Amino acid sequence: MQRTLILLKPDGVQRRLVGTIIERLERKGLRLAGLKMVQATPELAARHYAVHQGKPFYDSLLQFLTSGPTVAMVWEGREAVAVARALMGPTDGTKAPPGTIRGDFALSVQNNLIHGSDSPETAAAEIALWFRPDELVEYQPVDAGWIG
Ligand code: DAT
Ligand code: MG
Repeated sequence: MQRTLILLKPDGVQRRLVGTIIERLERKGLRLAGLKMVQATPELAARHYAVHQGKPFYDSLLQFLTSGPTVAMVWEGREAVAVARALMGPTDGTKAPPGTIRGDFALSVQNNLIHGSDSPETAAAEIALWFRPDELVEYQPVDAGWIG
């Protein structure tokens, strides 16, 4: 079953949208495999966003991700990476369509509430960055036959 890393970034926590966003992921049929609250260090933020190093928004992005607590989660399910990205909507809140998380709750490009891995390979690396293996829980979902 595919897994993806989801971060509810500091704006999501500060704006008390954690429950609302988790509800959307759960309602879709994705299931939680891990969850914790983290104050990201500059080192963790830099490793997480290493791909954006050198871009004009990089320093501001690191400052944002370290500016308060983040809720880090691993979600799993069929095509979890693409499904979570579709629920999130595109990066810029002004372009994200209504019905998506960013479309419904974000106006900013940077402060767009949620991170989701962009490929299964990225997901594996990002999950290893944010979670120890023993922080992820394997269990048999009782509704698997209905949700797939
Ligand atoms: P996404 O989070 O949709 O995967 P991304 O990986 O391209 O987007 O960029 C990572 C984060 O960096 C994004 O969530 C917000 C910020 N960002 C991206 N492009 C930006 C820009 N042009 N100006 C300011 N922040 C930007
Ligand atoms: Mg990205």
